[in-house]
Amino acid sequence: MIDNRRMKPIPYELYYWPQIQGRGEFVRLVLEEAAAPYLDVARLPEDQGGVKAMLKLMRAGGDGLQPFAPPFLKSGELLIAQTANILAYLAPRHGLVPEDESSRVSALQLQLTIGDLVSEVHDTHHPIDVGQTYEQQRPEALKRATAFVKERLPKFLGYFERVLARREHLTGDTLSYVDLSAFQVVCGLEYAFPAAMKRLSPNLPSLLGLRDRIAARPRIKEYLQSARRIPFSEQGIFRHYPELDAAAE
Ligand SMILES: N[C@@H](CCC(=O)N[C@@H](CS)C(=O)NCC(=O)O)C(=O)O
Repeated sequence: MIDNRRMKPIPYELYYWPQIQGRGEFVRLVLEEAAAPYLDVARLPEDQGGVKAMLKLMRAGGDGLQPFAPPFLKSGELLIAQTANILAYLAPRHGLVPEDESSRVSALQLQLTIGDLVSEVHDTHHPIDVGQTYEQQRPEALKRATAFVKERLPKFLGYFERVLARREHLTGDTLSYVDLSAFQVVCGLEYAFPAAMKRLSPNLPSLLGLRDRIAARPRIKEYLQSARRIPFSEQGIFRHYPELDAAAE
C-alpha cells in the first residue's frame, strides 16, 4: 500500500501476543518473505503500542468488525482476523500465491488444513481447558498426545507429503504462502516432537526438502537469524514436553 502524498509504503500493523511465535508467525513469515514494511505492534513499548493497544482494538474494533482473537492485521482501514484469512489477503498483494482462481482456492484449502493441524498440536498440551495450565491437565494431555503422535500426525504429514510428491511447491510450481506455513509447522513439530518426527522422517522426503528450501531463502534465512524471530518455547503452540513426545513409543 502506498501513501501517495509521501510515496512511502505505509507499514502493515500486525497484532499478536509479544512473547510467542504462535499463529502470528504464519503472518510474520509472509511479511518477511515479501519484505513488506510492518509493525509488530504488541512487541512495541507501550507508548507506541504494546499489548494494551492490541486489547483495545479487540474491544473496540476498527470501523468494522472487531476480532475475536489475535493474530490480526491492520492494513489501512481494514482490520483482518483469522490466520488463513490474513494470509489469503496478503499473498496476492505480494505475489505469494498464483493468480488463477483454482490455485487460490487450493492454497486456502491447504492453509485451512494446516490450521486444523495447528489446533490439534495445541490440544496435545491443552486438551481440556485453554484457561488452565498444561500441568493442570497432564493425564488428559498424555492421552491426547498419544493419539496425536500415533494417528493424527502421520495422517496430516502424509497428506502434505502426497500433495508435494507431484510438485515442487504445495500450490504448484511457484512459492506461495502455504509453503511458508508448512515450513513453520515442520519446524514447530521438530521442536515439540523430535523423536516422533525422527521416526516419521524417512516417509517425508518432499516435505523436509521443502522445509530446507524455505529455510535457505535469503529473506527467511536473515529473518530466522534476527532478533525478530522469537524462539520456540513452552509458552507457545509448539511445546516440547518429553513425556508427550514419547507418548506413542
Ligand atoms: N482460528 C484462529 C485462532 C486464533 C487463536 O486461537 N488465537 C489464540 C492465540 S494463537 C488466542 O489468543 N486465543 C484467545 C481465545 O481463543 O480466547 C486463527 O487461526 O487465527
